[in-house]
Amino acid sequence: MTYEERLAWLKKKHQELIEKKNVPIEGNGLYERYANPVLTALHAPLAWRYDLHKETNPYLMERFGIHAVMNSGAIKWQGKYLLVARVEGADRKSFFAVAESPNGIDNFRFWPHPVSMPEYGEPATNVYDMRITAHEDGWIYGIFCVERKDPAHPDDLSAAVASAGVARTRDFINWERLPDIVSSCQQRNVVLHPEFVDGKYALYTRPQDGFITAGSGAGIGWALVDSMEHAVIKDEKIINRRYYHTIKESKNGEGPHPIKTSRGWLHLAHGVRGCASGLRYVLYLYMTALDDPSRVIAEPAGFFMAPQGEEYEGDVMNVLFSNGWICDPDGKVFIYYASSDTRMHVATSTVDRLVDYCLNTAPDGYRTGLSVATLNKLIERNSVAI
Ligand code: M1P
Repeated sequence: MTYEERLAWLKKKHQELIEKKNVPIEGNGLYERYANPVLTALHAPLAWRYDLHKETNPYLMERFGIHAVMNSGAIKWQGKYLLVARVEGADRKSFFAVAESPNGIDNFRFWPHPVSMPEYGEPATNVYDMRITAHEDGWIYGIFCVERKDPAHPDDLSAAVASAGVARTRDFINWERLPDIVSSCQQRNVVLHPEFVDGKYALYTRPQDGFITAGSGAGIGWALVDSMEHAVIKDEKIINRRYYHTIKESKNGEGPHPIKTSRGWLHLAHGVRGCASGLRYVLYLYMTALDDPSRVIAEPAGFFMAPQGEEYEGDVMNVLFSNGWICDPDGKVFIYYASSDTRMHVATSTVDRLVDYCLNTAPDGYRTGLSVATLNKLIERNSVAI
């Protein structure tokens, strides 16, 4: 192939990928999965990956490797479905980039430039997993993990410290960086609640002893802070606990901010357990009270979504992770989730279905005998119905 032929072929393939129509493939009553991922490394613009000048790149080879597109914040903005994706380069560094779609299920196209996120303090080695909140104060906030080398362990090359970085924007191009959230422990999974609570900003947190392990961190926390311009977590209470022999035995974390429904706040979270093949990440739902978003009122047993098929495979196997969903005014919900730290997918549902699932599915009894009792109750009811 000549340079020109290869360039034409690359452009054609890229266009075809972006414009590929997506269709629902699975309906379990609760949600529909879709046939194609909505964003992958190959969705990255050619101008990001190639030097498109024949004189400096005669073989038309990639000059900047994009390895994965995953854990994306989501928001409906000016009528478009936006994902603020975690894009990971071949060099293992992540950055944020906005992609937009007219319908939320296909035709996602990256904006021409990635986000140039201003630094705060010691420049970050890595940033990832932005949660987006259009807050009632009028700003759109992004809270994300900021990873830096742990200065206390200079000889341990994987020793890192995670903090929650904060930035706000009105257009997703210009970001005002605010100070990282001050906390007595590591925090890399912090989410801003969209409304003031008792006149304060409310944060879902995830206290953890170390960079990877939750340690004594007992689950998803809740903290009220006076300001997002200098957010300091003082009092933190655990609202959604980890439990032995559940899908969230090792770790859990709030996904995107909860959706307000007439029956309560609807939450999407991830749960992690250890097994012989490593850590397994699944998604689960729970609800909290409208008058107190920190009070759990329902939590079905087990996972809501777990990896399936190709979702099992990727850079970090056996992982579903979500930090973005969009609720349309008609109650349709677009759940954006990443599989195996590699690609982004969408599943669709409705507020009514997700709330029905939360309020009418049995909670975990924490032992096998109670699971069998729950199952027998259902079988007995069904024997009358049939
Ligand atoms: O590799 C799986 C996930 O691991 C981390 O999530 P958590 O802090 O909950 O363990 C994050 O690095 C996340 O980005 C990643 O998808």
